[in-house]
Amino acid sequence: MAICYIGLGSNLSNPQRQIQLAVQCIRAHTGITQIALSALYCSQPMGPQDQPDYMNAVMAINTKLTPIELLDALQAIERQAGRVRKGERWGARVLDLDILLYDQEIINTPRLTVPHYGMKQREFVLIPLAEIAPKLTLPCNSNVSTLAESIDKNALTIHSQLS
Ligand code: ROI
Repeated sequence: MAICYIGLGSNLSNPQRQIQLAVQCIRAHTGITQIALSALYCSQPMGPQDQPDYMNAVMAINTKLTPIELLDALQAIERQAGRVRKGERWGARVLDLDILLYDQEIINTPRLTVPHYGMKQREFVLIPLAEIAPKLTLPCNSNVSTLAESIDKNALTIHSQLS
């Protein structure tokens, strides 16, 4: 069993509903058990500014899936939400499910980079992550709460609690 952290993000087609539905789909997977779920946060877009604000959350899970099996499961949920992968980098999306951490593993393959390459620069990842796992350290030995306290909040706010 691995402990993993998943970042959830959406800024299209009722983002709050997209995140809540994704949480239910992840919980429904037989190979995954939820350990913890952050609040739902409202965040300013990182990247192009001509797109709606985002909703973000982070979930901690226990899983018997391998990293690639977990990636396949998350991408199937993204597709079910209607996500079409276009060429555009950093554009608006219906649903984004990122593997942030898979135990303390470091994975660098064409399909998967873990820890997530941008997580230490993203307040909408670090702050919800520190909410549910304040004592967590990354494979690089950084403590999540320390990173979250030193990052620019960038107008990040708690929107509501997820159920
Ligand atoms: N910006 C925010 N605030 N939240 C996201 O989840 C998010 N995801 C992305 C990019 C386009 C980088 N910007 C984001 O993929």
